[in-house]
Amino acid sequence: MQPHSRRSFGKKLTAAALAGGVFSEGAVAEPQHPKRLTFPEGFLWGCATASYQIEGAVLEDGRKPSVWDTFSHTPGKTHNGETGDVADDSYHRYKTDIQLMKNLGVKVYRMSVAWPRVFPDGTGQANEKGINYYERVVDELLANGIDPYVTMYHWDLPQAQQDRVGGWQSRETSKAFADYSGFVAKRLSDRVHHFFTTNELVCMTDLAYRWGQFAPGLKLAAAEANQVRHNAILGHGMAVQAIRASSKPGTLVGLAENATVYAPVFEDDAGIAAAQKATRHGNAQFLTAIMEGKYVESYLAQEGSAAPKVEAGDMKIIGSPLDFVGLNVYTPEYVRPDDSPLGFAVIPRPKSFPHMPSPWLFVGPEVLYWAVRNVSELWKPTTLYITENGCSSLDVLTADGHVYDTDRVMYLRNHLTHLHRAAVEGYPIKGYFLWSLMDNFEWADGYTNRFGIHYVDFETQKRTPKLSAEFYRRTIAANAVA
Ligand code: GBH
Repeated sequence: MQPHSRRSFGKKLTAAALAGGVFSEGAVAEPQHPKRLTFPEGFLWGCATASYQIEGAVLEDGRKPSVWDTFSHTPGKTHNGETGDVADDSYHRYKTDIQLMKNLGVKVYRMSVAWPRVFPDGTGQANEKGINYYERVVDELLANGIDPYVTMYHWDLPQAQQDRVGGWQSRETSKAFADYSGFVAKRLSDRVHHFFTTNELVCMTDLAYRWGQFAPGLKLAAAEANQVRHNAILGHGMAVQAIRASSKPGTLVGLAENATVYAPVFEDDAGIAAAQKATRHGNAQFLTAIMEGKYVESYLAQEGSAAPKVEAGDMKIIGSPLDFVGLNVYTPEYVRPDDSPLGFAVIPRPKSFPHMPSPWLFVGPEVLYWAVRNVSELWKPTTLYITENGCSSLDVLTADGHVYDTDRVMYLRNHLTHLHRAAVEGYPIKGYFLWSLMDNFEWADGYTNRFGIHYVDFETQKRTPKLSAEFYRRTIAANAVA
């Protein structure tokens, strides 16, 4: 019998009483916890967003449609026909959004530039008003002590580019992407020191051109889809070179890639080796090709006559050295060693494996450790960032005006615990960008799956910090898992 626990059980905390302490404003003295999981000094804590998911203002200041405008306005393509027409209206409210970050204490912000604002027709004449918007955002970030990390392509391809040459079906788009990226780097690199080329190659290629779930919603055959993949990594490599050629010295460039992460089901030497083999083969069409400047044999053999057609010089461009690798990390595959030619087997996921409300978002927090370790050991990048990690939750704004997302706090705490392991083991992980700063347009899921640590009322555009925002604020203040 524990009288103590009985007493606290009997006294029911009201949400309001809880909120008083939990959401208190201003500086909170951080208690010293000798056993806390402390990150290396200077570890960079940040948040991430993407242009089409937050900006709205789709017709403003000379912007023309992207493939996502067209797709989301096509009946049946997104949940309830929802679109990014307004989204978080961040185009007009970016100053408010930057204050949200300042209150968290984040040092870095990963944002993307909308290609159709800067080159509304994909190529040709740049739109001054479009690039000016990003100059204003960057200046406001810097004035608030937040370092912008800029993604060139988070899926909003100008519709004109899709119409003219078939988008990523053509190498013309790889070239156009490099020109656009060079232009943005030229204009921003006096203030922005880190650029990412592409976000999530599998989403901008396979999901968009092979499986039809994402804009432009095509269902091409294997050979054509593999050519889309090739054009995308070629576009990445060309953009790396264009950014370097047109930016200030000291500008650093990489990509933000959701490589498939393989975790050994048992952590012994054979299991770890199997995870590395799986990482190399399972990402052959994207990250492996980029890190090695070649397509591994197992990929070419697997694709056979559908393998991509490669022109002289392509692989060298694709393998352009990077200053850092960004990893968007959500969910693991579990592997074990076996006697097959590839040397590993992916273990099928049991039906009961837990997931967040997004049905694909299986919870395996060690994914962060293995993402960092596998990539580090295979390719020895000098710097890694987690460019996205976070989760959806069925958030409810309570009558007292708060969101008690303890499931997201649980998710974050466990993932950061495994990231901490990678950091203290000496892998070159330098920063973490939480997805996402605030609820936003979740692509084909529309506004159903909320990923923010700030709740957004999409009617009023009011932002409310969730419990997870307070968790993150404390984590950042302590530089330790809170
Ligand atoms: C990231 O994608 C994106 O970069 C970001 O824009 C997005 O908001 C965030 O994650 C949260 O989703 O419908 O079963 O085929 C994460 C990787 C790949 C996850 C595509 C969803 C579709 C699953 N995404 N996937 S399914």
